[in-house]
Amino acid sequence: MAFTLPALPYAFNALEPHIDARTMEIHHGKHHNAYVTNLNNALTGKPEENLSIEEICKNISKHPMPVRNNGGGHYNHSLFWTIMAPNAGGAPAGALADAINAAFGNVEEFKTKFNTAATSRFGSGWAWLIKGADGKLAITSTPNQDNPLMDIAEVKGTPLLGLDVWEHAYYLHYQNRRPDYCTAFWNVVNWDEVSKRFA
Ligand code: MN3
Repeated sequence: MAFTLPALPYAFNALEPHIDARTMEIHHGKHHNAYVTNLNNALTGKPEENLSIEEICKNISKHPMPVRNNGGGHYNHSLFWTIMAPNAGGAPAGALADAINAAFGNVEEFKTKFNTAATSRFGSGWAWLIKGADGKLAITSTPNQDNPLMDIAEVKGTPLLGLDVWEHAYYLHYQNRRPDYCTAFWNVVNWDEVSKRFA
């Protein structure tokens, strides 16, 4: 099997009260696990099975739909777990803070624009902070399990920060209140990890 479910880097309840333990348990152990299983099933025995998940995403138009959905799901969730942490939140620092200020004015403006992308994504998808080919930061969103690495993405770039706005990410605790979940997300953002991805 080419791909494996990465271990969650903290306990299921570590992000409470912002993201509840039951949601984390199901999200990681059931949803992400299913993307990994289905991705492996779609690739087993094919020449593509030795490619990295990044390589698969970058040429996703050459792959069938199950690889796009489950490969995206695996990449996106693997990133998502690492850009959150307990006792996190706060503000970005250093070069990342400078780049956010240059692109969006200030951190509060950035958060407002990001949350608009997250709350206005109709149905299931993701909101992203990306670094474009020109080195500049941008906010975008993608449907389903697509991501900005994919050659089919409307706005392409390297994902630095992603927020899952599928209902499975928040419904147990927030029900229909996606905006509350998007606001609470900032309390668990691991800015050190986002900075590493930026650098
Ligand atoms: Mn999800």
